[in-house]
Amino acid sequence: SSAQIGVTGLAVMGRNLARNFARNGYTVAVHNRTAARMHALVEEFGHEGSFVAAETAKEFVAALERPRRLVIMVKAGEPTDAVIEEFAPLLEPGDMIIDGGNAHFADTRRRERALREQGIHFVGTGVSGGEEGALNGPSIMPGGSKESYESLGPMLEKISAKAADGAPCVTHVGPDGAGHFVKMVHNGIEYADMQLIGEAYQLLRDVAGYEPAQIADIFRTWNTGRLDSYLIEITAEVLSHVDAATGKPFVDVVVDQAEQKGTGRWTVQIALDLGVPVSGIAEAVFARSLSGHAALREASRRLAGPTAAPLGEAEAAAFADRVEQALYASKIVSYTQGFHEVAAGSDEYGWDIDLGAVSAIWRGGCIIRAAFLDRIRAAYDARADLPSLLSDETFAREIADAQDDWREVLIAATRQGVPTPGFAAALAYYDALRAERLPAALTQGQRDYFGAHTYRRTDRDGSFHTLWGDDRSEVSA
Ligand code: NBP
Repeated sequence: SSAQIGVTGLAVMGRNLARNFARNGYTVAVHNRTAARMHALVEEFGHEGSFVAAETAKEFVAALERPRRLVIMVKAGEPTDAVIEEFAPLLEPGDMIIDGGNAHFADTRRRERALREQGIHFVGTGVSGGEEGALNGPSIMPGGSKESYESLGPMLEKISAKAADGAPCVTHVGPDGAGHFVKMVHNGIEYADMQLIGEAYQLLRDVAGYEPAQIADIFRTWNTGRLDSYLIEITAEVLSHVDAATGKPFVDVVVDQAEQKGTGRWTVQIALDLGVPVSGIAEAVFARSLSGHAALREASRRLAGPTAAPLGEAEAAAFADRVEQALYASKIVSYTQGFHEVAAGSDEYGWDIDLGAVSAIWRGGCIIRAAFLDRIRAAYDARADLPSLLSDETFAREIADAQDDWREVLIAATRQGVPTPGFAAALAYYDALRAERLPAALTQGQRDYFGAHTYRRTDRDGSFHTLWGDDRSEVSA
């Protein structure tokens, strides 16, 4: 028993995570249901560090020093339960099972509870950064007990990404499902970011008349400013890529139907349950869904559109600057909504999540890494109970500066018939929060009229009902 950590499940993610631990000087026990994958790893990468090859579950467990630290990196869902069932009986109190897959946080809560009875620490852990991140440093979002983090934290800090200031991109997010919850919202924000970037691209193309290669240059320029981020950087790469077979822009030969694996959808489903308005993330999920309805789109191609002419060349550059403002303002709103959901989940489940720490560990390694996250962290560090990112003075001022352009972009999009559900949802959210009065008062009146659902008054405490079918006098409810 010489291995400080073990990894079972050696597909792309598990294999790279195991190599990352080994490259950082840890002895790593490796195991996979199909042993061939494990042997292939040791053969190909054994020289990178110290691996212990384990053919069976028993050998794997026996190879680990105590308390055992066992990372599961298998397909989320039933495979995760199957692996837990296989290993849990072989473990002892104090041992740790770290699930690095994309589990639903409710599954993580269930597993944590069951294993806690056995004295085993179950550490549901979000891992972001894809294959490359797993190997060279992911952003890591572990949940589970404080005690488990004392043992695991230093190892995770070693293999994690480092932010520009050198800080490791890992923190103990909170108990049981907190880590997987935060990973879920991370992915929801990722969906929203990608949708907003997609809308910016389409506006630059269809309204301003730029070609993909020119748009790539615009994104490259944006990436040197406040939008500096991994997603903007790779957008420029994808847009400048030319298809070898046809010589056309790559983006023009790819089928325009977006797929998804489910974490964005979960973010919206849970937000609905928690009553958190994540309208931008929801629009991003719906936009992917709409794109995939090929028959519906085909049947709708001849629907009438506007007749407005695109912009002339002279106006294009100014319009591109406006799109940058709209994109930035909408991005602030997406993150505002995402952090609201994290705060609501934290309240609901008693996780006590530090939002500043979450934004700090998203600064490196993960898909939504961005210079911008440093400023979100600063906002939460200045005031941990910030009701919303929009109530931070800096962000509020930036949106104030951007809003005229933001509105102009949406006017142009509407006039030209370019769908911009992300930009529009973000602006509607902003305007709704700003509003002195909302038509919710009318909604309450309607509900009271047809269903005697009662309403509250602006001038007195209590609940009231109007006798609509009678003399319309008001009674206390
Ligand atoms: P996959 O999600 O493709 O899973 C393949 C692994 O699961 C193989 O090791 C396979 O073993 C094992 N497995 C399966 Br399937 N059923 C099993 C069972 N019943 N018992 C034991 N093992 C079983 O691998 P991945 O793409 O490396 O992702 C691993 C996890 O990391 C997933 O939960 C994923 O959502 C998450 N994740 C992925 C990314 C990414 O960018 N790909 C990023 C972040 C998180 P076998 O070799 O014997 O078939």
